[in-house]
Amino acid sequence: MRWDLFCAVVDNLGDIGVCWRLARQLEAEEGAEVRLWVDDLVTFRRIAPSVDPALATQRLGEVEVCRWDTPFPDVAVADVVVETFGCDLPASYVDAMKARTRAPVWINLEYLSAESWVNRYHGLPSPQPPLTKYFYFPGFAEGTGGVLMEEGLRRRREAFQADAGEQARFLASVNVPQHRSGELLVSMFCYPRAPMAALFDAWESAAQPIRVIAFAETPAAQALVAAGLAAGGSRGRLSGHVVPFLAQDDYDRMLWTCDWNFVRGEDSFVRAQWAARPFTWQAYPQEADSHRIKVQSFLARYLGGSAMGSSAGLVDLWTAWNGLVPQGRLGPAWTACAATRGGLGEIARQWAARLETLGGLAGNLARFCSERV
Ligand code: TRH
Repeated sequence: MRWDLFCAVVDNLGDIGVCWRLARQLEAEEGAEVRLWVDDLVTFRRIAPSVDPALATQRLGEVEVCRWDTPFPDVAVADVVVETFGCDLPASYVDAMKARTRAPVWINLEYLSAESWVNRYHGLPSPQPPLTKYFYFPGFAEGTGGVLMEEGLRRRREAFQADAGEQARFLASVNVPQHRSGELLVSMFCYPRAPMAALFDAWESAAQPIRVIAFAETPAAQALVAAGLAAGGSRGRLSGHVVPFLAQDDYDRMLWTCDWNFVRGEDSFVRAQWAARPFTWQAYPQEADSHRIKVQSFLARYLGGSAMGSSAGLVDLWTAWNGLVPQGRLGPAWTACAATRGGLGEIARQWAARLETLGGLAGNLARFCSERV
């Protein structure tokens, strides 16, 4: 089947991060012929260094990447059309969809949420006569589209996490000295309003040495630079490194290597879950803290059933990191979490195993579409 994926980069990297993964998985695992339309190739190149923003059309692996220009070129409509995150398709393309002899399957891929209402809306049709658009919701529960999970992900991750040599080679490849025993390696990818300075202060007198890794041209990197911790500098128990912004697959390896990951938005959020290590999520900040429900909904699913005392510490850490409770709670919350890191590691492993039972979003979506072609 021929697929057209449309990605309008709003801000940040998540939109293209999700679309690039989906395109690759549909092509590699579902036998789809994928054309990915992107309106901002410069941002795309940050996560896929081989992208050439000057080219209107190029092949990345087996995926055809096309620059979404205006006016939109006159192209043949695909069998399946995926409008991601409500990006509104080009009007001329929608006209062509309506004129197509065989109606294409029209999908609107929604943002990921753990909220309970998702199940009710997942897969619902929206009449766009003579066509029908379907709302497709990623999610963490039965009755949703699941999340992106490529074939062999757990096997590759487990092999990498079992091989200290490979991890050391990976760290060396980004100029980070080898993981020191008794030291906690932490990756940090967050939004500017995350209370980084308060957490750095707490880590300065932590129970064990902590080394933070941040990624060039991101808020956490700026915070490390400001704290004089960007190139291995240290303050008390805390030291830091700023590494280059990594290609998506290398970012995965960093998540697999670290003992704790601070992530944000949508795609890094999901990848941290697949890393099966303790993590802290900063939701995309919204007006009036309306991201509170997103954080609480996910924590309720993630911690649901876990008797561990440290759940309280984790809830405090996440809500303080998301600016939902006073940042003064960060230090004590971290201390509580660090003390029960083993248990939180078990929660992370159990969660990744549960998430796997939903099946990968790319395969689930391909099945959904093949039933409607
Ligand atoms: O960049 P984000 O904040 O994107 C967000 C989300 O999409 C959110 O849903 C949306 O509302 C908001 O934008 C507008 O975070 P996210 O989703 O984690 O995407 C980051 C991408 O960058 C992800 O694919 C991982 C990738 N990445 C790398 O490839 N290399 C790196 O070094 C790092 C740090 C990230």
